[in-house]
Amino acid sequence: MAKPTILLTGFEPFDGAPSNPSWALAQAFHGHTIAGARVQAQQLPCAFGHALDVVRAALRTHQPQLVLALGLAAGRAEMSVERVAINVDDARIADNLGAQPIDSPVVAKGPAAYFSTLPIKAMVGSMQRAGVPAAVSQTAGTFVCNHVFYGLMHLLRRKRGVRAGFMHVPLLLDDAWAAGSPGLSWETQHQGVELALDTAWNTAEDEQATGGAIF
Ligand code: PCA
Repeated sequence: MAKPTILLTGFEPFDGAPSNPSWALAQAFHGHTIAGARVQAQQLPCAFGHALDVVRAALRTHQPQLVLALGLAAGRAEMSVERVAINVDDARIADNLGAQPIDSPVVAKGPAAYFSTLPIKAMVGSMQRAGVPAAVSQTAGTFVCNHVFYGLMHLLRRKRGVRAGFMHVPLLLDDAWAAGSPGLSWETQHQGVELALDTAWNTAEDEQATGGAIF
């Protein structure tokens, strides 16, 4: 029997940056086996609409049992496991094709939000126990990452047994120093993604652990 598939996506660079660690990370796991599943990496364009076309095609082609979408959140200091995707596109900067939607829905008449169906607390816990800075994040923003997260959950809304979610990653150290922002090393981020995938695959029921925020 063929191995089950994990779809791991990352984004092309955006906002004039030369690289995007989210794609470098996804690519690094391509073809690897994690918890008995084969990782299929897919790069996404940083463009509203187009990114979801690629997600839709990848879901059809690879029929994954689990999907983890990765994106860069410059300014964040830890691996950020996203809790919720909202039905809003509100772009502070233009995407890579020049689009800059303001207050448009990702999906017309779609629900206000979708929750991640991954065990977010368990994923954060396994990273923290290994010394990888990690936290639950209560917002994936309103740019292309939230757009992909929402669209992904919408595409999978009737697919029983397929779990999916989103994790933002910080800048890599060199870029972080240059930008005066927090960052994490490649090794730490790589370990974080591996733990997140392994835990997501192996955890049926999420842990009861605090991951909330006051603001
Ligand atoms: N981060 C952006 C889009 C692509 C990426 O890697 C975001 O957080 O929306």
